[in-house]
Amino acid sequence: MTIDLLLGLQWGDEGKGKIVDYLTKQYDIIARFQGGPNAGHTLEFNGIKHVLHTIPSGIFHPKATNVVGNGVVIDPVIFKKELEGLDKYDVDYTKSLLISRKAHLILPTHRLLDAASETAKGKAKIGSTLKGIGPTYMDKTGRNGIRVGDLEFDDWKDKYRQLADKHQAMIKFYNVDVQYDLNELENEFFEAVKKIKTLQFIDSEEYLFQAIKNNKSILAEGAQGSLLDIDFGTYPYVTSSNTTAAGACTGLGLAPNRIQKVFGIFKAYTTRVGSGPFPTELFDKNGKQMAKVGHEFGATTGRPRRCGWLDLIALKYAVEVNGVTDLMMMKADVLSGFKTLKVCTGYHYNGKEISHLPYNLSADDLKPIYKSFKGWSEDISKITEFDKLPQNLKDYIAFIEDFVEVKVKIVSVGPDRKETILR
Ligand code: 2SA
Ligand code: MG
Repeated sequence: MTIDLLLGLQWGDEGKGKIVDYLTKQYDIIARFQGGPNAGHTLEFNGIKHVLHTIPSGIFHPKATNVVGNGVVIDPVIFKKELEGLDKYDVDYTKSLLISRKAHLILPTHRLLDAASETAKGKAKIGSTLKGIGPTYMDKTGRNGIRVGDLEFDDWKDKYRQLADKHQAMIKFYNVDVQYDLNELENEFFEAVKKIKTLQFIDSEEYLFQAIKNNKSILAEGAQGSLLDIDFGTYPYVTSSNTTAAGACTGLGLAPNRIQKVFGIFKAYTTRVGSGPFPTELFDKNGKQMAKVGHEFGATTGRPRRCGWLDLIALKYAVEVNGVTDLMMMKADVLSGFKTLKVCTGYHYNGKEISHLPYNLSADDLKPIYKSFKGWSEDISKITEFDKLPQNLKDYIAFIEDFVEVKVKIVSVGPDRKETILR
């Protein structure tokens, strides 16, 4: 029996999709435990590039079973499109994709509420993906939500009507200009629900208990990143779920003592999409180079990502919160060609030097303290052995390992499955 966990250590887009896809052959089950279609997990193989939003990243592996756990929120409309996107591949999702009855549904009015709330916030907006994530989790914790399992009962449309009517009143309350044709949105929603109902709904925690008994191996796949966690992230500029290791327990029904390895994925630099503090953000040519070479655009919304140096204080925090056992460094190739690289090893704050993430990461007087490294100029994307990497990159990695006290097991040197160095 193996139960491992894979999650992002920064603000999302670390490259989780690529690593899950790379590791899938070692696991029988890949399970998503939180988030929803705000995620964009990009996979590249055999010259194909595919972005997944709600569906676990094991879907292209013929032997893997993919579970959408109770902690996930599902938008039937987006889910249907995602399924249709798979039709051109040889993927039988009616067999290999299972959905938790306890997963909550994103209604069209949740999306509208997300937009109304963001518009009302003006400059203070979260920069959400506008997929209705926040309002759906609010209804979940407020005990008003509609779950996948409700679709198996005849009265679910009554519950739907009640909730959608309430949402419309709330949208009015925001008093902002949000244009919509609810009839049209609802027709699309009910059509999509029909498609979702052709999939297998399961009691996913029960399914996983049995799988564990039968010695199956499970990889729990996180979405977004640790600094977007509702509790431990840069609140309020976060998403509405627990993106950290604890989220895998609540989002799948996995007991903490069952979890073995915790794979922490991080980029060799840092990116963030949406609003909120980002102490090492760069506004100079270095930041532009990262954005350009790294193709830093949101996989779901296409928004440009903000870029900056690697923040080791933030990384260490994420390593602690998650209990990371193995680090995986992504996009090392993007740093090729920089003369000098920097990593943040502390902050100047309140007239002092500190070495932890302060409560107010947005404080004006918070300034990163950097350590500089010599860069490397060679193209590393064809390198397949760790020892053959440029010495300056190996020094950079060794410093990170020392600082956060966890070893880097994988170095990714390009987007393709093959461009992955296992140590
Ligand atoms: P939301 O929509 O309520 O979860 O947004 C709240 C904050 O969480 C951020 N967030 C993300 N950050 C990075 N990547 C995400 N997924 C997509 C991707 C994003 C995209 O993989 O590229 O395409 O723009 C993701 N999802 C949520 C979001 O920016 C807000 O700061
Ligand atoms: Mg992404």
